[in-house]
Amino acid sequence: MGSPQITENPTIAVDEDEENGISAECKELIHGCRKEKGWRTSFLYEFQEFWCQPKEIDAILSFQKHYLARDSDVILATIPKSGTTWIKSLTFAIMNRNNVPVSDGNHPLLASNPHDLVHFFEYKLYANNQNPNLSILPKPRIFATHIPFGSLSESIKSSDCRIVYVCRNPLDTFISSWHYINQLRRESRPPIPLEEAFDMYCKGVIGYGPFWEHMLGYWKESQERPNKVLFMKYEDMKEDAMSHVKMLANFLGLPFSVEEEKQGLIEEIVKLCSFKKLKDLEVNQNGKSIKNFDNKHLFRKGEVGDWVNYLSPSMVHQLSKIMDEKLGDFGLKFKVCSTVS
Ligand code: PAP
Repeated sequence: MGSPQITENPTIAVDEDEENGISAECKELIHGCRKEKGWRTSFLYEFQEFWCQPKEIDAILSFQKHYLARDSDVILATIPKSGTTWIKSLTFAIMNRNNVPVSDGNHPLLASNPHDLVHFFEYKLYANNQNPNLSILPKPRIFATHIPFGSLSESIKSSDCRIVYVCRNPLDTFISSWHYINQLRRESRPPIPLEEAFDMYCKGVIGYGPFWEHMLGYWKESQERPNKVLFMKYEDMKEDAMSHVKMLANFLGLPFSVEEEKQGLIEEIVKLCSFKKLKDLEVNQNGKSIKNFDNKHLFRKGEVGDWVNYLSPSMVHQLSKIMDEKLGDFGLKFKVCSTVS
């Protein structure tokens, strides 16, 4: 659980000057990229076939050059607002259960936001032109990323390290993203109207999007190499968290013993990492983590199907059609249902 000396990315206020501080290489690169109006920053750039902000591109370039995967590494991958905070907490609790008992009143998850326990390559480790010495971290190391599969460093693809991918119904991911971005924009610019954000989302223009390409990259890999990539869905995890925690532990090579199961350890992990438990913690009510953003915005509703409260029937039709056209042929489907009352 040691941590190399790394500084945080600057706060949102700096976004006014989005290219400030990025490397000459990145500046030159983005000037040759297609750009579109961004959600949080003025522009998103099409870099390696996905949409990204300049500072993220700079960090990804550094990550691609420097990160060397170890066979024992675990990488948690998501497109934003798909369950990153949740999968970070679950994986951390599972992998550290022999160092820190889940029932320990001083468990790190009770005092730290999951993003401060499992770091992103692009927002923390390689942000701000950093090249941290990750070899000092104890094995097994856990990292996180929003980078699409195709742009992961070669050592991730060729080593035996494991990748856990969580995706979420795009109807909910869109609503979650729209709320989150508008919370962050409050300090610097007016909110994006729902309709405008929806058009951008349907065109694929969202950080790390198009969402369909992001999902398919990991989906195809999980089909070809199920021991390399575990593909999970937020909705399935909500429906049956216990069996997903068990599946996750098996995939990570750390299955629960009969004794652990008898003691109710799986249930304890599910409870420790539950939306309600994490949301109510002081650190998540009043603390700040990734990029100095308020943790409280990471815990909004945590439900399946909140889109019914926001999207018109024609929007649901339009996005469902895109999901069907882009993902259906590959067997990747989401139930269009809502459990929100
Ligand atoms: P990130 O990409 O910024 O890290 P991420 O954690 O992927 O965000 O997504 C946040 C969503 O996960 C929020 O969904 P909502 O807007 O629909 O409410 C958040 O509430 C939900 N979430 C956070 N923690 C948990 C958890 N422990 N269990 C279930 N859902 C969670």
